[in-house]
Amino acid sequence: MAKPVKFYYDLLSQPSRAMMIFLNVAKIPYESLPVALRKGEHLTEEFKAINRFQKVPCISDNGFNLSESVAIVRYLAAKHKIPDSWYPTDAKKQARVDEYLEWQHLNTRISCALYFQLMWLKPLLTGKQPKPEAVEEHLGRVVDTLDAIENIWLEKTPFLAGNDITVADIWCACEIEQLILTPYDFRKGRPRLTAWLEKVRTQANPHYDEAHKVLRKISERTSAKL
Ligand SMILES: N[C@@H](CCC(=O)N[C@@H](CS)C(=O)NCC(=O)O)C(=O)O
Repeated sequence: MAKPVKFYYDLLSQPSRAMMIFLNVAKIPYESLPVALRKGEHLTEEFKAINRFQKVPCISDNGFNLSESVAIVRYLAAKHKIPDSWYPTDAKKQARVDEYLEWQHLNTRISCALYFQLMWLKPLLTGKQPKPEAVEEHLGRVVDTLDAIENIWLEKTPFLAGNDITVADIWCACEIEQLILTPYDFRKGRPRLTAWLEKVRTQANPHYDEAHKVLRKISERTSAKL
C-alpha cells in the first residue's frame, strides 16, 4: 500500500490552508507535519532539504519533494483517483480552473498577501503602524482584485470556474479569508462574493472551518482588544 504523502504546512499560510482542505475533500491520505513559520522552523537545514525555497506548503511523496501549491494540486490530482469535480480531467473544464489558478498569482495572491502583511504582520513584528500612502496603494489593489472576482469571475456562474466548486474556489477563498485580520470589510458592497464565500465554506466543510480555526481564533482575540 502507498505511504501517505508527507504534508508540511502552517495554518497561518493561505496556500497551506487551501492544500489541507484539498487533501481532505479529495480524500488523499497524508501525514500532517506542521511547520511554525513564526518560530522560524522553515529556516532550518532539515526543512531546506525538503523544500529548497523554505516555504510552506510543500510535500514529500515517498522521497519526491515538491513545493508550490498549484504544482502540488496538479501532481496529486494526476496521481490519485480524486472526485473529478475538484480538478476536472475534461480539457476545457480543467482549463477554466487553471485560468483562475494562473490569474491569482498577480491578483488575489499578491494583493491580499501584501495588504495583510502591511496591516497585520509588519505592525506585529515592528510595533510600527503603516504609512497612509502605503495603505492606500495596497488597499487599492485589493479592491481591484475583489471587484474583478465580484464582477468578472462570478458574473455568470456561482463558482469561479463554472457551476461547481473546484480547487480554484478553495485557493481564492483562503486568500480572501486572511483579510479578516485587517480592518477591510471585503464583503461590503459585494453580494456575489459574499454568497459565493458562504457556499465554498458549506461545501468544503467541516474541513474549511477546521483549516481556518487558528485564523478565526486570532481574529476574535484581535477584535476583543479593539
Ligand atoms: N506560491 C507559493 C507561495 C508559498 C508561500 O509564499 N508561503 C509562505 C506562507 S503563505 C511562506 O512559507 N513564507 C515563509 C517565508 O517566506 O519566509 C505556493 O502557492 O505554495
